[in-house]
Amino acid sequence: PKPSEVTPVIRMKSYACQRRTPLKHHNSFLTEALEILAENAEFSENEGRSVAFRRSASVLKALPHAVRTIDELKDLPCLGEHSLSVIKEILEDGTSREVESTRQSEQFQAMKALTGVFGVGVKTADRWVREGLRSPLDLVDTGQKLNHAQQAGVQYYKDLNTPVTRKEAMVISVIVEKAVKALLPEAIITLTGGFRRGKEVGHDVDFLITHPEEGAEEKLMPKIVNWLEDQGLLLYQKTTRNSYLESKDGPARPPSNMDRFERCFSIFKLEQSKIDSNAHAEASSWRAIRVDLVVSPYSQFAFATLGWTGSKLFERELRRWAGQEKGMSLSSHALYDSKKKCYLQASSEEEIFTHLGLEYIPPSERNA
Ligand code: DCP
Ligand code: MG
Repeated sequence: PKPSEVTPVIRMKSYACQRRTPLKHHNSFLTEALEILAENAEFSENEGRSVAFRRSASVLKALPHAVRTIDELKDLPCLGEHSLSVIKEILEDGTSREVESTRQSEQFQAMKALTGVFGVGVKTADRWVREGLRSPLDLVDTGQKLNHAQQAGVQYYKDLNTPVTRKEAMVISVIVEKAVKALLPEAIITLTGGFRRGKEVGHDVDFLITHPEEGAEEKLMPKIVNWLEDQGLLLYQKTTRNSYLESKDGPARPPSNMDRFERCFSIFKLEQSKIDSNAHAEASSWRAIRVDLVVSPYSQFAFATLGWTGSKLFERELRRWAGQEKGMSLSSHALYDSKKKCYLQASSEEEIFTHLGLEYIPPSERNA
């Protein structure tokens, strides 16, 4: 065949943290389908299955072109039999029966609606679904006992399920900067999460805060929270204290990958002045936005930045790479070398990639 007819051989590394994954890619029609199956597997707490679908989707996100035939995929890593059959069906018929029936199932839709309530996890949602509940309104109607987070979750359900725009994230950034600088002028505030990776919308706004003088960041969070509360900017907040030093979980790996920084889960009240088209006047309105604040000591800042930038799959793959390929243990606090029996220090994300023997991947290409 002429060179143009030969499918180019694409060599793809098997860990997502070895690859560059841009935000915009060529295979959304396939990845969105695979991610429905991944989400459904999460709803039934089948983590292995969920990760398998997420890894498949992630491989397709890293491809430089749209997939046209199933043959193009034969040398790619991470594509299991199930994912391949779903992809094949979509390439041939335009849709996958399994994906469509999942999407339309009452179970899936109810789990999606209920886990969409802030403060509700899969276990709670599943119990409610088995009791016949389907939506946040059902929770109110049947008088379910809700904790404070869930009450806020129901109250601000619509706002919290309206994507946060980059513009809104920037307005929140200015507020958080102002609060933190008023309390500790030399503090450093970084926007992390999806917005650091270049996303245009997100489900929340994530910040990491530190101070160049180790220890100066201690007790900062309650002060930030008080400042914000005094200004009437918080609709809800729950602060969990730093528990890293007390943890008995061994070197770098707290259970369930949850880190142990001082962290504040909050809901901001964001004022929006809107032009009221009827009155031709400015009407004041506001909306609720989820904001996560994390405070890290300076010595852990590089690890915290890397750990909070995501994506979730990218983070998961970094930890898997560290453990399986390097005999190291990575968390948002530290990197431990199990062979040398020592912690590896780092003051930048680049240094952590170097310790791990990985090429540096910038945040905008961590959209695995
Ligand atoms: N994170 C993680 N594992 C978790 C929770 C968080 O690795 N269990 C890290 C990776 C995430 C980052 O923290 O990218 C922020 O978490 P979010 O849930 O806010 O995820 P994103 O900001 O990436 O996406 P979204 O746009 O939904 O907020
Ligand atoms: Mg986020």
